Amino acid sequence: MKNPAFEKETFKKSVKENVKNLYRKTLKEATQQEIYQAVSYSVKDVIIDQWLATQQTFDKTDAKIVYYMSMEFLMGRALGNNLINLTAYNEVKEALEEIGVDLNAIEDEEPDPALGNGGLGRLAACFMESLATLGYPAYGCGIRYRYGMFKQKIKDGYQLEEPDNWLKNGYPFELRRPEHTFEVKFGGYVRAEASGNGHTKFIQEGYQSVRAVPYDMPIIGYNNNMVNTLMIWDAEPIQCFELDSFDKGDYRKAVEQENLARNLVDVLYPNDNHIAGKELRLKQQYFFVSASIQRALARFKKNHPDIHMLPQKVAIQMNDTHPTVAVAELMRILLDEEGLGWDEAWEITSKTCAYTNHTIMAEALEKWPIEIFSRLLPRIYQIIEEINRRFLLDIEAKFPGDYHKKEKMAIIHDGQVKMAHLAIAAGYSVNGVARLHTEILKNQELKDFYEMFPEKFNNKTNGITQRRFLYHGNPLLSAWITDKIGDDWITNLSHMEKLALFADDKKAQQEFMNIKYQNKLRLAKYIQKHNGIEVDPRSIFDVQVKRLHEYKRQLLNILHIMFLYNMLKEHPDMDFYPRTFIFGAKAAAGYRIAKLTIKLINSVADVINNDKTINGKLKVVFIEDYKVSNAEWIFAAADVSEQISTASKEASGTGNMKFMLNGAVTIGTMDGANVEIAEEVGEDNIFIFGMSSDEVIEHEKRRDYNPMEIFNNDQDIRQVLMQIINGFYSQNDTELFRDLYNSLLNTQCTQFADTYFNLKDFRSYSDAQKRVEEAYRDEERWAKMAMLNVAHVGKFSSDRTIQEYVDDIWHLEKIQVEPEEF
Ligand code: GPU
Repeated sequence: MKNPAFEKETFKKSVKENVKNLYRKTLKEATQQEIYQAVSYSVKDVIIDQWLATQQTFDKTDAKIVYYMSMEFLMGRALGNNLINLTAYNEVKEALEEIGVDLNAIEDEEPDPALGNGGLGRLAACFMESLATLGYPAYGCGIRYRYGMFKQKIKDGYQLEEPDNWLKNGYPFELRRPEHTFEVKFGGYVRAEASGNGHTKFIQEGYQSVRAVPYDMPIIGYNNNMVNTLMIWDAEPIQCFELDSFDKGDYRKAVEQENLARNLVDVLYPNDNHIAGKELRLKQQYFFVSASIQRALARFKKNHPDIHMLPQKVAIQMNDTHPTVAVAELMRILLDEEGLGWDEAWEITSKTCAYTNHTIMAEALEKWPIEIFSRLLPRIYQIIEEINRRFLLDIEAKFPGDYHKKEKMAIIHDGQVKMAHLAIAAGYSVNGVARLHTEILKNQELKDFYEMFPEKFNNKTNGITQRRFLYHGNPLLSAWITDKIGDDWITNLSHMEKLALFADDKKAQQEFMNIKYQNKLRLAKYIQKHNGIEVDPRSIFDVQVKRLHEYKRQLLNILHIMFLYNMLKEHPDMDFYPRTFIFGAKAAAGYRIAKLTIKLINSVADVINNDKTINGKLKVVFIEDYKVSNAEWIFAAADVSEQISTASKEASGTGNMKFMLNGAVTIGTMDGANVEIAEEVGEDNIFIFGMSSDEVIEHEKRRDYNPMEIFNNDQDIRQVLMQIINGFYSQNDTELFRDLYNSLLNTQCTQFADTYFNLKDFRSYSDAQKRVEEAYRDEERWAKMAMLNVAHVGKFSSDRTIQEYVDDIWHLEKIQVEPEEF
């Protein structure tokens, strides 16, 4: 049934009215931005009714709700996807055309809400969308950063960071909900007070506090009237007169509180897979966790008198360790505000909270100095001390006399609070994000914990939403697929299997490759416009887009490009299929080596792209400001998907799945979800190279890897490395890239040389790239491979992932929302 609000005449009228009311302008006078706002408000009108209906259905059915706690939600633009999920995209596009408005141009006016860094935040966004589409009651809980992920500018080949003021024009899809304001307290001290019944009451005094005010954003399910909520919290100052009675009249403190509120949610920390350990970050964590739990409990208590029922009605999922203070905050409320005893409170908490691990990399494991922790969160710290004390007794009971175990597993040790240990001890579920990653957790990183709690460990291989990354991002391919196999794939991606029937069909192959070509043209125009580089859409588009990190090995990619260039120069007549290497990546603002890698990529691009002697056979492009909105175009245009992390380091990867969904073929290591992609597509339809994770881990244990041996014995590698430090790519500045060279070879560096085995995997990578070229030359073979990648992508829908979370961890029931007008 179509929503009458999207009937063309009605919708056009609504847009015109909005332009008038918001800006006192006619449509002709309005700017594109103003029209975008007006269109969005028209869409929001429709959403509001479904949103209300969904909330009423929650209450009526008394369904269990999952609260997905995450420091990051990398949502990307909402307008287009909202229209798609409301099944009104085409109608609205046509209606707008009739009044001279181009929907695509309007969509382009929306800032990307970039409240996340990379994979972890984008996963949270896909999960929210799948939860709504599958009909499961859910809240996302996060922070309304005033500045999201920085905008990246490239100047002289260097990355510059510019603030992302995404709220500058107002964001039409958010709703301020001041009636759900809560207080969050920091600092001060804890006073113990004997209460009548023999319990001790603990009271926090002398604290500073802020008001947490939520903004709700609608999360629209596909074609099912369901609208879930993302609550993101803003911080506002508590009025002076609301100062804790203890501090009444303390002016300095009032000012401090105001500053606290002002700074708290200012900016997203731009680190991916790395912790900076800053006090403000811990404040942010406790701030949104405390506010979210207070709101969740308020909702629960509205219709449940018995707090012991909490685990039947609420699940709290912690997206990595960032929200792990949740377990202590829930304990605090149950103990200090609900008046429960420790064992009861623990029973409830440990049946409500669950934890997802997204990395094994040491520098990403959160550990907070007890000095900061106890000063900022005195009561929470006290509770964690008690959790730790009891946990150590449990370890002693399970492994009597094993002193070493206690040291390794303690939650508080060596002056630090280890958040992963807390999450595992207090949660009822610990999951990894791809099969290989979960096995590494169980057998290596978290072995001791797995031995103690085998029943808690489980795997949930990541997934992505096809509604954004195919339906919205690649309209040509979507329409073609629907034409071939029907549109069931939109909500059931395993239906893609039917495409396999067409894999050998010449006509289908041609149509498929023609669509790829159109998408390459679209990206080529984008690159021409934004980078001023001309690329040949008939060349192989070989793409690596993701955060810049040493373990993801953009360096291996660019070293190999340097090697190809050397070969081309030496043998100008060699058989070489034209290739365009495309990069997109943000580096954390303080990550020196990562930023230098960006500079190297751009310097190599400069030299190669301007060398007339190679006839444009090789091009290198660094796309500025890689983000969700341009990602959709990039995936659609890719032939080759670079997934080349050092095996064991990439927990899952999700970009790999988005490429596959759009018919790009993977060149990759047996790492993360690549392993499962290889399993699904079969070895003929993927290019695997490099060491296995077992081999990597073995070398790390034995510390027997010496890249200098490779350097000395492989003349091609030696030549490439010399070019880093002989000024070849740096206008004779021999020192510019010295640190990159050192990171690969110099054992005097703080780390071991070539920590991520770039040189070790180089030959096998370049061999795999030869196989890619060979396969691409055979047009039919390539078309078949690419199509089979799409055909076998079914497993990697976030709908499948979410269903597994529901079945194994959350135990939610689907609800059905009936359309209603209010
Ligand atoms: N991931 Br921890 C991030 O994007 N940021 C982080 O801080 C941490 C993990 C990623 C993993 O690197 C990636 O392999 C995974 O696919 C993604 O989380 C989602 O699970």
